[in-house]
Formats: sequence, C-alpha cells, structure tokens
Amino acid sequence: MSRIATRTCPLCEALCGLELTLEGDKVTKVRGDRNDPFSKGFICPKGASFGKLDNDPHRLAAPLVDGAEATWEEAFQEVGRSLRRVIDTYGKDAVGVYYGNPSAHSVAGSLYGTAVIKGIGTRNVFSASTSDQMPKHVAAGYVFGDPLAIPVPDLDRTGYLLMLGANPLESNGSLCSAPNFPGRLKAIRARGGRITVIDPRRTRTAELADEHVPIRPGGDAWFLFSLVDTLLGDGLAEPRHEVANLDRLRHLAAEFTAEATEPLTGIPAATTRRIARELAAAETAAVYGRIGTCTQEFGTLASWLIDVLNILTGNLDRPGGVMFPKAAHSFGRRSRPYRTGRWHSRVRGLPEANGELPVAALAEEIETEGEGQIKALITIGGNPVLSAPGGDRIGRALENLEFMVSVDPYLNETTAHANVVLPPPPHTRSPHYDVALLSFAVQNYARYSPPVVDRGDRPAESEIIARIAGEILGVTPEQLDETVIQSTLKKAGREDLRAELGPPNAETRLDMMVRLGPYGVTLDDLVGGRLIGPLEPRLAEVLVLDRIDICPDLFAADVDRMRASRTSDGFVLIGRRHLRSNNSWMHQIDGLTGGTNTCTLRLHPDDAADLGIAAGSLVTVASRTGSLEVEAEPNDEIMRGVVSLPHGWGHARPGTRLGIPAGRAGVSANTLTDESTIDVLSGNAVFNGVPVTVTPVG
Ligand SMILES: Nc1nc2c(c(=O)[nH]1)N[C@H]1C(S)=C(S)[C@@H](COP(=O)(O)OP(=O)(O)OC[C@H]3O[C@@H](n4cnc5c(=O)[nH]c(N)nc54)[C@H](O)[C@@H]3O)O[C@H]1N2
Ligand SMILES: Nc1nc2c(c(=O)[nH]1)N[C@H]1C(S)=C(S)[C@@H](COP(=O)(O)OP(=O)(O)OC[C@H]3O[C@@H](n4cnc5c(=O)[nH]c(N)nc54)[C@H](O)[C@@H]3O)O[C@H]1N2
Ligand code: SF4
Ligand SMILES: [Mo]
Repeated sequence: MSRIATRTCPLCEALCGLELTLEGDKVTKVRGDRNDPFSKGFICPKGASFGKLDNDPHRLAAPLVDGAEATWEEAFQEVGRSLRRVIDTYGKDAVGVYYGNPSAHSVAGSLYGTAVIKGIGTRNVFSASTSDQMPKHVAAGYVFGDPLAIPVPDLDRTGYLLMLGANPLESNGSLCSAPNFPGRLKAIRARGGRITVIDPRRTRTAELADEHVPIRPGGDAWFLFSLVDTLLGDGLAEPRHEVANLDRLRHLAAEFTAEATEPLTGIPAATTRRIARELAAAETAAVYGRIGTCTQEFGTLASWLIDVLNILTGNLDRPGGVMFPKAAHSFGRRSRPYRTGRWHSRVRGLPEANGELPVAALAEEIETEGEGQIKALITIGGNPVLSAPGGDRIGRALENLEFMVSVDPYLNETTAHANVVLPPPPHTRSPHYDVALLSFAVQNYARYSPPVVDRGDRPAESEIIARIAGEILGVTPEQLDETVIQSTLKKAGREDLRAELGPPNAETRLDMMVRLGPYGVTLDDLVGGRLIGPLEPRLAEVLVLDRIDICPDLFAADVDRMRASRTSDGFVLIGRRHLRSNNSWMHQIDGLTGGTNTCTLRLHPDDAADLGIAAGSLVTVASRTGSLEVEAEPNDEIMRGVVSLPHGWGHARPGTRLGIPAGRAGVSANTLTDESTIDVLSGNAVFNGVPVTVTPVG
C-alpha cells in the first residue's frame, strides 16, 4: 500500500514543499506539493531526487568507531571519554567545533549547536558561515545593530532589481528564500520592471535579465562606492530614515568616482553612472548581493555598500525595496548592539564574528603547538576538506588530531578522518522546520514538517548532538531540553505556558518558540505550510541602534585596505554552482550527475586560443597553495582573464564510502583557494579573484 506525505525540501534555501509517495519506509516518487501556499508545486531536480537521497545505500546506518560499526551506547561513551580526556589534559579550547551548511537547515543544528559550544566552553568554533555569508552579518550588525537583520529584496513587488554575485537560476537563491526564484524574476520583467546582473560570467540569471554587466572579480566594493558617489554627487540620495555618519560616507565615496574605479572593475564609467541614476529613478528598487560579493577580499565593504544603496535610495523597509521578514518563531530580541573582535584567534590574531573564528584559520589552529592548540574536533554536517579555503591543508591537519567525531550521514573526505562517526537518520525520519531560513523568506511564511517515517531505535539528530553536549555537561538530552524550555519561558515571562507544552524534546522546543512568536500559532498549525502574507515595514522592531549607522567606524577604516590593494594582472579564479549540485555532498545521486554539472575549467575561448588550449584538453591550474589538472571548457560566457571551477568536487580520496566512480571524482577548487587571504572584517574566505596560472598539460 502506498501513501502520500508532504514536507519542506531541506536541500537548499528555497523552502519548496514536496509531495512524497511512500511504499512502506521507502520514498518511491517525489513531486512538488501543489498545496504548499508558498511554493505552489515548484521543485528543482534536487528536490526531485529527494527519494534517491533518502534511500541512498551509501548512507551510514550505524555509528562507526575506528572504522567498525558499533552500538550507539558504545559510540557515545567513546565520544564522552575522549573529549573529557582532551579537555582534562589540554583545556576547553583544545576542542574545536565545525558546523557545516546542512546544520543551518536542520532543527538539530539550529537548536542544539550552542549546547555543544557552551557545554565544552571552547572559543575554537568554526562554521561554513565564514565560507559564505559572514560579511552580511557583520554589515547588518554594524549598520542596524543586529547581525541577523539582513534585509531581503521584496522580489514580488520590486520594479528594479540590481543583482550582484548571485545566480539564483542555478542556486535557487540565498539569504532570500523564494521558491521558484526564476519564475519570480520573470514576473518582475513581465510587470514592466528591470533586472540588472553584475557578474564576471554571463550566467543563466544574467541571460534572463535585461542587462548583464561583467565585473572584474573582487571589484564590487569599488563599483558600489562609485554608485554611492554618483547618487550623492548628483543629489539623488533620498534616505527615508534618520542616519548617522552620512557626511563621512560622502567624503569616503568621493574618492571612488566612476571614472576612478573603471580600471579596477572593468565597468565603463558611463555604465556605472547610468545604473546609479536608474536605481534612483525607479519607483521601487532593490539591490541584492550574494555569495559572489561575500567571498571576496572586501566582502564586508561590498555587503555594507549594498545596504547603503538601499538606504540612500529610500528603498529600505518599504514594499518593493528591501525588507525584514518576520518569522513565526521567536528567538527573543537582541538588546545590545553587535560587535566583532570580542576575542581573537590564537595563531593569526583574527577577530571573532558571531562567536566564531574564520574557518580559514582552522588548519593553523590544529597544526600550531602551544596552549589552546586544537587537539580534538567535532564536525556537524560539514565537509571542510572540500569546502573550506585551502581545504587540502585541513585534510592533512586532521591527521594530527588526538580525537575527532563527526555527526554526518556519510563517510566522506572529512569524516573519513574521524574516530567516531554518528549518522543522523534520513530526512523522512526527522522533523523539519527552517529556524534560520524563515527569517529570510520573501513572504512571511512558515511550515513545520513532522517525520513521515518512524525512525525506530535510531536517535534523532537532535538527540545525537544533545548527547555529545550531555557527555561533557553530565546531563541527559531531556534535562538539557527542560532547562532550555524553563529558562526561555522565564525570560519571556510565560512560565504559565509550560503546562500546555509536551515532553522535553526538539518538537516541544519548536512549539514553544512558535507559541512565543508574533502570530499566536502552535507548531501543529504550521503543518502543511502557512502563508502569513507579504512583508511589512518593521525597521523600528529590528533596529538595535538609536539610528541607522550608514558609515560605521570599522568600515571606514577598512577602506585603507582597499586603497592599498593591488589587482593582479594574471588569471583569477572564480567558482560556479550548477542546478544539479549541492556543495560537496550529492555527487553520488543518480539523476544529478552529468549534463552540465561537471567539474571543468571554463575560460574565454580567446584566452584558450592564446594559451594553446583546446576544448576538452587537460590544463594545469596552479595557485600559491596548490595545483591540479582539469579539463578545459572554453566558453564565451566568461570574461577574459577569469577562469571558473565549481567547488565540492575532488572525491578520489582514501577512506571514503560514497560510491562515486573514480572517473567522476573531479578535482577540488579549494586545492587552489588560499586561506591566508581573507575579508579581514568578517574573517570570510576569499573564493573569488584567486590569482592562478593556467598552462596546457604536456
Ligand atoms: N571554492 C568554493 N568553496 C566553497 C563555496 C564556493 O562557492 N566556492 N561555497 C561555500 C559555501 S556557500 C558553503 S555553505 C560551504 C559548505 O561547506 P560545508 O558545509 O562544510 O560542506 P558541504 O559540502 O555542505 O557538506 C555538508 C556535509 O553535511 C552532511 N549532511 C548532509 N545532510 C546532513 C544532515 O541532515 N545532518 C548532518 N549532520 N549532516 C548532513 C553531508 O554528508 C556533508 O558531509 O562551502 C563553501 N565552499
Ligand atoms: N544547485 C545548487 N544550489 C545551491 C548550492 C549548490 O551548491 N548547488 N549551494 C547553496 C548555498 S550553500 C549557497 S550559499 C547558495 C549561493 O547562492 P548564490 O549566491 O546564488 O551562488 P552562486 O550560484 O555561486 O552565484 C554566485 C555568482 O557570483 C559570481 N561571481 C563570482 N565572483 C564575483 C565577483 O567578484 N563579483 C560579482 N559581482 N560576482 C561574482 C559567480 O560567477 C556566480 O554567478 O546556493 C545554494 N544553492
Ligand atoms: S529549489 Fe531547493 S528547496 Fe526547492 S526543490 Fe530544489 S533543492 Fe529543494
Ligand atoms: Mo552556502
């Protein structure tokens, strides 16, 4: 007998509803959930492969201890013993923690991560955020006072979208949760609006837009400063909110006229000035920058200047501009303004941001002897060996650890180094609620997905993570949950609510957060999805400062670093996402491989001709950190002087159990990226604009 179940797709940020057909425990068919009020049946090829992923025979079914299957009790005891030994011998900071991208999507990662960090009391905390969006947090933190106050473009109402470093036709969007992003973009044009894309590559998104403007990788801060200067110089700035430090901004921007930045960005001054005027003239406009503008040397300045443009054009916090979504759950309100650098990394002295140190510093913190050296590592849903800058070095460093435990369904390039691997159950057996992403959705929306298959006696991922914390704290998962519930209710002055809530577990905690949220709903009300409505202005609720700081001290000071930076004359590397990819971890799933989703080096045909490189031939790409051989794919979509390699490949490494044939393993872009170059303010990795040399093999 088959049955139908629905849930949110957990595989990217778009929040699509899935309709699953199940025969017993097995997903046999997947399609879009037409009853989901937000996604209305839209899915992509990854969502369609949800069943294959859930049933994937390469998933671990039981814990591994030193490579052999063990019982859960044996595995937890080994974890507790080893972590306590390391802490007793070397201190708390000797245990490092790394959270990967899926832990930002899972209930377990979102709600239980802090328990591990606090339980251990370590400052050596790292995550994929410093390979991704940390500049956005730092910008929001200083401009609005809250690192989570990242405004999203009001896609469904905007009349002009200026998009930098984002390719939602492949990625389906990021820090802007919008199921059917492509359809929403087409709708902008259909209603007479305009889309401009700034990208070194003519991506599918650029092809859909009205205009594509190629930019030299890493040039965004210069370009954005020129837009600001044009707006201010032409008297076009009309902020609708009171702002601090506008004069300082004006003074700084004056140095970056469109003519002055043209040689650095490759964008003609006339184009820059025209775009600034279009932005100002548009009835509503939104400037949206994503990972291409973050994973570069001036990622925080670029992210800040994007906020600045939205503020100056009066588009902040108004329909059709950029707005602050209001999630259905409450996390409590932040009272003190944000700052970074409350502590620093031991080896390079890099500032903390959001309680984390840059993942670019992970390898050196493991390798470098002395007090505070990382001797044990916990990874939760991450693959830094392939995903982090200078990943090969991280792989070597992991060999020096005295102990490593990974919470991960796969034995991959990172977890193969772990002494203990604790596999969470497949998605169908896990509850799902997007604690992080629902605060970045283009409409106010919420959905709770209960598990649709019984997980038997396997612990839930939340229990696995709670057990790790509990081994150090000497508490059970139930005790931990009850403590959180009691203290949250107390802070909210709602101790009365405890009687209405269930037993202490992850679902009850979610239910509590939703009941404390702004819409007066329960978790049950959110099954199947609830569309609350379009975004509404709410800056006053969000702002933690007396007024917006349009030119924070810290950012003004970083402009010195911009002035001192030099452009490289040679080739520079950028990344590339494919619709059928998901960072480093779905390359074994049938139906997602092949087609355009291949690990090749794209470069301009004229560059290929100059270098004597034929299509399909092997080339050597080398950087300061490493070199690799990869097939060349000349393609005129890419700017001259720029080469592009997707990340997350490079699977032919010992000890893994992924079922990827050697011929399809690809090479890792992060063999070439350089952990010594970062966006200093946020600690973020630099994946775009990496200097490389390209030579034919043989
Ligand atoms: N060169 C270059 N490098 C990049 C990027 C780039 O554009 N260019 N992009 C960066 C970005 S944006 C990101 S977010 C990072 C990602 O960096 P990471 O998060 O470190 O890497 P992923 O490849 O996402 O690895 C996800 C891991 O989680 C596991 N996993 C999957 N589902 C679950 C689950 O439900 N629970 C648990 N516990 N584990 C699970 C997978 O098996 C895999 O091991 O990569 C970054 N790296
Ligand atoms: N199919 C698929 N979807 C995904 C993922 C995946 O791996 N595959 N990963 C998910 C994750 S973790 C994230 S964070 C999001 C990311 O979502 P997006 O930010 O949309 O990611 P990308 O597709 O990498 O788009 C980045 C764009 O920036 C361009 N770029 C590179 N350098 C520069 C530069 O210096 N300046 C400018 N202006 N542009 C530049 C690149 O050419 C590319 O087109 O995608 C998510 N969705
Ligand atoms: S777009 Fe994202 S959320 Fe939607 S089906 Fe694809 S992977 Fe899942
Ligand atoms: Mo990401």
